[in-house]
Amino acid sequence: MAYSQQALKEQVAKAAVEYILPLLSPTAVVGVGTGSTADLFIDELAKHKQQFKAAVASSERSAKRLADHGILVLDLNEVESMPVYVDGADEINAQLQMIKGGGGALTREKMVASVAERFVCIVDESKLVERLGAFKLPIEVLPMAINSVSRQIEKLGGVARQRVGFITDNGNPIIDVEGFSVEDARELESTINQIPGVVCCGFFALSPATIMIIGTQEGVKQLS
Ligand code: ABF
Repeated sequence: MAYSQQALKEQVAKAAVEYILPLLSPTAVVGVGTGSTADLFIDELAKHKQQFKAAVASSERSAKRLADHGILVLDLNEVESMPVYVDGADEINAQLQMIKGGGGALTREKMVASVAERFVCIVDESKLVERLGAFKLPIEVLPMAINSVSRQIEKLGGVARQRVGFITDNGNPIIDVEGFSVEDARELESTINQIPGVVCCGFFALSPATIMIIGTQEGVKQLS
């Protein structure tokens, strides 16, 4: 029997909670990502909300879902360290480098992940790729730099389009870039980060996940 994508997401959400339980304590704060798989993780995590202190969310969407479960949501500024950050991805490769931001939360995701000791990426098998780049790379930019960043991106071989009608939780637009042939995601992430007006790009290559929990038709696997 083939598992649906939804079933695979539910399986990895449960597996992620099992994986992090030993890391929890009455003082532990859990970093929580954004997206449909992260939503399922939140719902599963809530069953264990007595076993940790609070969460830090990577989006207003996740913050609301956590609060609706009665989980204390802290601002990132109130936290100096977290044992774990759990989040989905749009693409992930064997080096655990990712493209994230399809849901538009990439900047807060990268900030919250940077404060956690471990990044647990939860994906269904459709997200595992040989080479990053089939998914359009989201880049959060300051409003006045949409065109200047887009021109720089085109010099790098990408084609940039503003995500119509979308503003991030930080109040900025996003441009989605296709056409990159990603030889070295770390180098491209670093180059894009330095373009004036870029707030954050969706490559998580300079800081990849620590472990991937992936749902497959052959069962849930852990890759690190
Ligand atoms: C989040 O997970 C976002 O970066 C990304 O867009 C989203 C995609 O995952 P899902 O398929 O679970 O919604 O981290």
